[in-house]
Amino acid sequence: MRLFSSISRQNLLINRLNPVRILLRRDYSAASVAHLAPHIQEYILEKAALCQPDDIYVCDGSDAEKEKIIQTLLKEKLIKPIPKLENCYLAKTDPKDVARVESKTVISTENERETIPIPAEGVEGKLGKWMAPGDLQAAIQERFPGCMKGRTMYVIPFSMGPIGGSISKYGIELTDSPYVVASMGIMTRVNESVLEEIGSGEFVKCLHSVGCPLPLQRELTNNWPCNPENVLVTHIPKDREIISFGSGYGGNSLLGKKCFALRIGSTIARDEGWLAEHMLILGITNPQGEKKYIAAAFPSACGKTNLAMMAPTIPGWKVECVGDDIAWMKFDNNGKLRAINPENGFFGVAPGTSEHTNPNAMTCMEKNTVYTNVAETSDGNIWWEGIGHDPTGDVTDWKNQPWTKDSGTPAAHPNSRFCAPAGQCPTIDPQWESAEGVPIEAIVFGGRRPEGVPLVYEANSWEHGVFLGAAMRSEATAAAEFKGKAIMNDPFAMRPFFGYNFGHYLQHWLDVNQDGRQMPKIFNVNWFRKNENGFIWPGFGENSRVLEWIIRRCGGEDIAQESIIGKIPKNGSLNMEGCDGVDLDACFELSSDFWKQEAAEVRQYLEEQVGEDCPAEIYAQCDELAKRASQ
Ligand code: GTP
Ligand code: SPV
Ligand code: MN
Repeated sequence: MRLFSSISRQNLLINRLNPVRILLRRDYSAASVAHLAPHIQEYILEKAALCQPDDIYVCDGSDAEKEKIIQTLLKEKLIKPIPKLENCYLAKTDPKDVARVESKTVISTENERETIPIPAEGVEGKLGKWMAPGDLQAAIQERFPGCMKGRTMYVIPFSMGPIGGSISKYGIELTDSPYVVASMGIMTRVNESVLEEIGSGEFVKCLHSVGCPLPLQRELTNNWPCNPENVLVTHIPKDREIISFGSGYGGNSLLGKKCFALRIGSTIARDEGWLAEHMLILGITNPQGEKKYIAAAFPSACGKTNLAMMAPTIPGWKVECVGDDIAWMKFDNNGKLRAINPENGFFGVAPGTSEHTNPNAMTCMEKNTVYTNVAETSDGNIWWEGIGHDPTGDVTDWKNQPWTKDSGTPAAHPNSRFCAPAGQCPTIDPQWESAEGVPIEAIVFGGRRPEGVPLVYEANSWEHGVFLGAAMRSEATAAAEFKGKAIMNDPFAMRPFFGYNFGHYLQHWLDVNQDGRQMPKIFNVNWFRKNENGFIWPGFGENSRVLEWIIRRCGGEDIAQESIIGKIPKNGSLNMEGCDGVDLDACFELSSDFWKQEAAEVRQYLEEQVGEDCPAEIYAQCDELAKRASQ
């Protein structure tokens, strides 16, 4: 441990940063950071010297503090109460700050190759953005000096995973956004005890600023401070550090989520031999009372929350939710893969969520929830497209405009979200906070594939399963800045979230397959196949039929048959009792032409994007698929 003397530290700061001396002196006592471990103090003071907030406030995570933050947000008109819902609030953002900004999200390492594969000549790399350390320092210096002037810097000590758990990790987020404090208080375990748990040990350093010092230099829209022209979300894996500027929204600002749990998380997982993945975790119990857990990776806004909380339609089966977005998975000493949900809440897509599609989510968000960018009704409630009923009064849309069905624009932003405590989910799994994690039997990949991809199939081997993850593609969604419905490659649903070179990530996935380990079976699902009338599979609760088949396969039942793409259900093996009118043939139709083309496109993608960093085994799997489809 590095020894720290407050006097020499202050002298250092005074010498380097003369103009903020007074401020720092005042903060030093006012913020009571003096009781913190030296390396924590050092981190906070260094960033305070840079950002020059008016004061520093160390969060303790208490209910009283939560109330205080809500009062601050109400006073600043950043949120308003939703009268019909207990302790629920609505925030509306600047329309320029509504989703993750992938084009402004970078990872900084000495060596570019560590972060991204080098694309083929003339091809734009799509597997992450790298920034040279020198450029990063310059970008920080352009943005951060004085960026918190007139504001409070909140110090948020948080745990990803249960405090004290063997798979859990700690972080400290410094932010000038009380909205972020309120949201992090739901999404992570914020507690002053985390500071003691960190002791003299490691924590992930997270710095966030909305980039709007006071007095304001630009007019705010909806009172939502942000700096859209200068957004930058950066990661420095070697220092386990995240620095984010200019956006207050979602994954750009709730730094425990994608920045820590996935980008920094995946680099830690690589170094320590485990997996940090964009996956839901659910438990499923059959009518005999036998329970198994599965993890599933779907790209953003492709159905993780829905599946995680699903209400099964098949009698006697029960599904319980461990997590809806992120899984940290480690093999235990018995060779079993165990997963935790490092989060403490759900940041779920609102539109499309209804009593029909996700009744458990609807109950979960009845109280203690922060809604962002949904519409409001004149009778004191909220509303969005696909909520399952007409609005119960006049509607004001997410941009604060009067709205009717003829307005021609959505009332709620397509990426509007609810932020609700996980413990409120009626189907939360009794083991969801288990420190050692739940045992994983199957891993499922999926995406929005309107054509060609069947409802479910099983990988022939672990290597084939890793290939299925590598070959994932999906229609673009509103969760990031993309427009339109193009089919995009989104390997492992991690394309925006890889913390290091995707080729090396693939090798890591191949390497975790070791003697003595019980490797989960791997499956691919597609709820989104369409014909001219729309989706051909009813989805939602009916997806339990597919889960049943998966679980029975994990139990070794002889209900699968070979096909060109892997193992598909034997005729009649998918339980369709009580579900009439589904054209199952269409759900499972396999076209060799489609799959020949798919194999060729995936091969081209891997060659152009990953090149020689892609393990030979993955190319071999792609060739095998092409060969099977050509026979
Ligand atoms: P992120 O939080 O962005 O990572 O997204 P997610 O993967 O959790 O997505 P979510 O469960 O919120 O799903 C978003 C959209 O998918 C909603 O519009 C849902 O209605 C739709 N959806 C989910 N499951 C199904 C399904 O089985 N069938 C169909 N047709 N749509 C579905
Ligand atoms: C996603 O985009 O996958 C999300 C939302 O879960 S955000 O937290 O903004 O990343
Ligand atoms: Mn997500």
